[in-house]
Amino acid sequence: MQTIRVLDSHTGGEPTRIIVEGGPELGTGPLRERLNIFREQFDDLRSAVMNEPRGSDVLVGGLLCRPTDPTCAAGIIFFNNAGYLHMCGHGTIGLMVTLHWMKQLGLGSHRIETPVGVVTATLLDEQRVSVQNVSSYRSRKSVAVDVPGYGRVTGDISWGGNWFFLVSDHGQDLQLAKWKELSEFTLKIRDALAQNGITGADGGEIDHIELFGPPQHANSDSRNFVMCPGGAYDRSPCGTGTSAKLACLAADGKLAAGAVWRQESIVGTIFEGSWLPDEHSAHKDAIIPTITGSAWITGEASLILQVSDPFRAGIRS
Ligand code: PYC
Repeated sequence: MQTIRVLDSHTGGEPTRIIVEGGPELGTGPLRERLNIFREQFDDLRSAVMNEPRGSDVLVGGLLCRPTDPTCAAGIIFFNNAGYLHMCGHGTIGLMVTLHWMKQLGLGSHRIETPVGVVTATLLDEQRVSVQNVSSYRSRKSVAVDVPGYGRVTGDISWGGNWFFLVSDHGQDLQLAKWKELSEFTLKIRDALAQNGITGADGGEIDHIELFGPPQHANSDSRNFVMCPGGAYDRSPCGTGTSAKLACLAADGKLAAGAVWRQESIVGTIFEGSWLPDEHSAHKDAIIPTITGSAWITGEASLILQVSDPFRAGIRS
C-alpha cells in the first residue's frame, strides 16, 4: 500500500492539489530533468493523484520538490489529468498559501523554482499572493485557422509559461451556463491548430485556448474562458493565460508598463496583472508579468493506493 499526503486549495475557484509527502524520488537534478523522470518512471502516480476515483479532470497537481537553487524556498512540478504543465499561475498562488498553512513560509517574497525558470511569489497576507512570472511574449499575431463546424478563427499565439492561442473575435457568449458549448469550441480550435501544424515559437504544442469577451464586473477589463490541456476549463482567470494576454496588450501598446489589468474568469473571479519590460529577452516585446490573486485551503488528505485496487493508478481516459 502507498500513502500520499496532499493539501488541496482553490485559487479563484480553480483547485490545486500539492503533494507534500509520499511523492516519487526524482533525484537532485534540474527541475526540467526531474519532470522527465516523473513522466517516464512515475506517471502512474500522477494519474493516481489526478484522475478519478481520487481526483478529477479539473484539478491541477503540484509536486513539492527540493530546489537546486539555494536562493529558492521551494521547487514545484505542475501536472494535471492529461500530463505535465510547464508552469501554473493559479497553482503557484495555491502553493504559497499551502506552504504558509504548513508554517513553512512567512509573509513576503520567496523565489520558487519551476521547470521553466524561477518565479518570485510574494505572500501579501494569508490568502493573497503576487507571482512575478517567467518572461512572456507574443510569438505571432492574427493567425487564422479553419475550425471544422465553426469556420475561420483568428487569434494570437503567446507564451505566458505555457503556450496559448488567444481569440477575441469568436461570436461566443462567455457565460458560465455555456461552458459545454465553449468547451466544444475551444477543443475544436486546439485540434485544428495541431492538425495544421501551428505551434508555439519553439515548436511547442499550443495546449491552452483562451477566449476573451466583455467583463461582467464594472471594474474588470475583460472576461475570459480558458480551455486547459486535459479538457477542463479553468475556473480562475489562469495565471499563465493572463500573462500571455499581458504580452499581447503590451505588444499592441494597449496597456502601459505598470498599469493594472483586471482579468475576470468565466466564474467571475479576478486576477490583477501588470507588466514590466524584459530587457534580457531575445524575444521582441518580451515582458515580465506579475499576477495577483487569492487562494484558500480546502482540504488535507492522505490518498491511499492499495496494491489490489484495479484503479490504483486512476482511470485514464
Ligand atoms: O493559472 O497558469 C494557470 C493555469 C494553467 C492551467 C490551469 N491554470
